[in-house]
Amino acid sequence: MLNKGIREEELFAFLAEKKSADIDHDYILSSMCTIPHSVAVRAHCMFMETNLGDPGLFPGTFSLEQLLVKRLGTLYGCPDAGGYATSGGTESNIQALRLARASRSDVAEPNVIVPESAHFSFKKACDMLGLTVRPVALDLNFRMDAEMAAGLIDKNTVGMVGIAGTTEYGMVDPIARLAAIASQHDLFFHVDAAFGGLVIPFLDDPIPFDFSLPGVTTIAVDPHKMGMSTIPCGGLITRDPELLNTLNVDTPYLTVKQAYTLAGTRPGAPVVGALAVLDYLGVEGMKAVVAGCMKNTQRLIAGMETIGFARAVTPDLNVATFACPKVAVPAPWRVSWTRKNHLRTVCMPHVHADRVEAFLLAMQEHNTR
Ligand code: 0PR
Repeated sequence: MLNKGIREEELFAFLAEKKSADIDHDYILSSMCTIPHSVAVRAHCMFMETNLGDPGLFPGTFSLEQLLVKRLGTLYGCPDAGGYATSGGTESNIQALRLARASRSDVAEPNVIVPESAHFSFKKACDMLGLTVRPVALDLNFRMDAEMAAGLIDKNTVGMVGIAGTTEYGMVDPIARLAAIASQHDLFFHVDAAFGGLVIPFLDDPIPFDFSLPGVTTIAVDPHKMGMSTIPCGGLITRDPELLNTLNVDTPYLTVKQAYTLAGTRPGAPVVGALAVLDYLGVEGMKAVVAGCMKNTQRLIAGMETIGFARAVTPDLNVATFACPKVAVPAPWRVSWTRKNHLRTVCMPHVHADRVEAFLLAMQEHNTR
């Protein structure tokens, strides 16, 4: 601590200097987050002090969280779904596996079926919950092999995970087939749509992944990714509106007597921000955003292939990956690299068409000198 506080102007000059060291979004192709929509920022500022961890003090804010769950449940074919706003995909996935574990509390040595493409949050979840992972190999298009998944189910299996929009390649697993397998085995089936949950419904040709498939139990979706909310806002949506109550613990001195959330204190601001974006844009507005991202993805793939860097796969969503050496990417561009060493880019809403052209030009110049 400073013994004596410093002047506000001096303080903010210091903060601004530090902020200027952050990477300019114009050069960020590696992120699944984006610049928040202006209505999310406005709503966020309006609800800055709200705490959903004690909803009885903020009934108005809490009703907006419920409205967000309603909007998402309806989008996913289940208007009466339950759920709540999490801090992001990691918390949603941990909570989903807690629910899966609780659904089979009789099993002494529980395992879960998880594709090799799964986000590392599942490692954290399985570690915390004492679950053994049964990894499922991917097919040639980096989608989970559903028949192999079916073959891995045994009497100790408490749940299965499918990914609707993989982190590394933007692929959607065969969710319809997996849901049918889950139904057959009466198995808890969680769909991680942290990324794809606000892309797939707005595609020209939506891929089935949601509660319209009877076997889907829970869905993770992150407004702080393609939903353009402020950070942090994730969502865990449950087909059964009562399901989350199985995680309830007593909270004797709060305005509510029980809670199922993982976090205690929870910000209302980004949650209202998330709702604000969805209501402001509506389905039509979201379709326009997604169409732009998909168009930019296709242009990026075509442009990279013209330069000589082949796509790793044709993605289902707005993630473009390439066979390309690390030295081929010039500064200050920020891309990422998959576990299979493919160059990975995500055409988020802040990656406008002119930035795709600027990246392609930089790649062209850097690699023809
Ligand atoms: N599930 C999927 C399919 C994800 O892609 C991610 C995160 C998660 C779960 C976990 O979500 P949270 O990070 O919200 O808990 N995917 C990105 C990734 O790990 C997150 C990210 C975003 C990373 C922006 C970097 C970055 O700059 O790549």
